[in-house]
Amino acid sequence: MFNRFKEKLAGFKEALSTKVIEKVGAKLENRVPEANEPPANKQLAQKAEQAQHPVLDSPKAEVQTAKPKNRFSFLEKAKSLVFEQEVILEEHDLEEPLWALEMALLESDVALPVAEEIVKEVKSDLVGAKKKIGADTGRLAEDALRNALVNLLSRNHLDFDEYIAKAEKPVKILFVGVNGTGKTTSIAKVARYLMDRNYSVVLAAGDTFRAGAIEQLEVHGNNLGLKVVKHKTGGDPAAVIFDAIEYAKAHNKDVVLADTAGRLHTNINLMDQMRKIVRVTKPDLLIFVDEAIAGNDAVERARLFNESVPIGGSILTKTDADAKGGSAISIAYITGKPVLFLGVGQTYPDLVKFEPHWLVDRLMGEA
Ligand SMILES: Nc1nc2c(ncn2[C@@H]2O[C@H](COP(=O)(O)OP(=O)(O)O)[C@@H](O)[C@H]2O)c(=O)[nH]1
Ligand SMILES: [Mg+2]
Repeated sequence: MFNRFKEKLAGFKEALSTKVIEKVGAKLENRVPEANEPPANKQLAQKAEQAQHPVLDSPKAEVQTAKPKNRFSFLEKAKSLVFEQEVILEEHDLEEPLWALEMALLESDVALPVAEEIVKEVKSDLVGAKKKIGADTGRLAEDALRNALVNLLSRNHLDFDEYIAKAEKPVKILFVGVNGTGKTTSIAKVARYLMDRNYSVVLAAGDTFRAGAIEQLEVHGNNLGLKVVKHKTGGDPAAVIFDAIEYAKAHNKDVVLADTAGRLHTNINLMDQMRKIVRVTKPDLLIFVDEAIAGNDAVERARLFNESVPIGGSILTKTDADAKGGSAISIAYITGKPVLFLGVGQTYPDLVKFEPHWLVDRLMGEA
């Protein structure tokens, strides 16, 4: 998952590693020797020798190389000595690595303002602080980026389970988004998710626009054993959803999941209709659904939907397809609302509750 994101990050890690190795190497070379220490450059060479031949750990071991022969061999030696060293990175050291990071983020579908924010955080984490270098210089880059991403994704985190548990019943949830992104499928998945947690669910066939949409939701209703409240195709979606809410109240159901027709953010009439649905049915939670593979298009749609109606959270579908991963980060940032779930396939259990660490682990290639 997200292999392309990992590939793109390699440039950032490499650029930072090279800088760190250069800096530590320079530090070792220029350090003022303490009493009883061989001169710093000799020490560097000696340590490098020892690293290569650890058995020859004799104080009499002859130090041959006073000065590294060339930059390459110097770097190679410094590389073996950076472990357990400390380094303070300055702003100019980070220009190249941060440029590589920004490019990697942009190429992974992270929107520009979000990429800039991440770069800013990574920079403030790295600049000026004394950093201890472990066995792997790439870790420094990873840790800084991991912290920045987790912070960004945790800002508006909402625990869906907690939210449902505390909300007044029936909880009314409306799903909106453009066509074909997975709204109806996600409704069925969320229904199953809630049923697994012992909530009773009613489905509202609010997509009265597209031929076959009501039947599609009914198939899911039948599979899951759920009541589907419907009107005829061409009917008023607000009225169907309103009826479903009345049904839920009369039958003590916990949650109403309401489908709506896909609409383009550019279609004024359909966006007006969506506002009307929201006005009439007063949902507790409006979920914007889009697909991770749509990249920056999905981010732009999220922004425009959110300007039109108050989005409470998002579901990003098709992350199992060749998604770059950046759109999840961007949508959370742009809407200022959490990503609630990720769709990871076409069957009911293919829904992962969004957890910042879960995504970041996968983006960084550690899971
Ligand atoms: N691979 C994959 N396909 C999905 C996912 N979610 C939905 N789909 C597929 O996307 C297509 C459109 O889904 P649908 O729910 O009808 O979209 P809607 O028009 O927004 O209601 C269907 O073929 C779904 O099976 C997902 O997470 N992964
Ligand atoms: Mg649909």
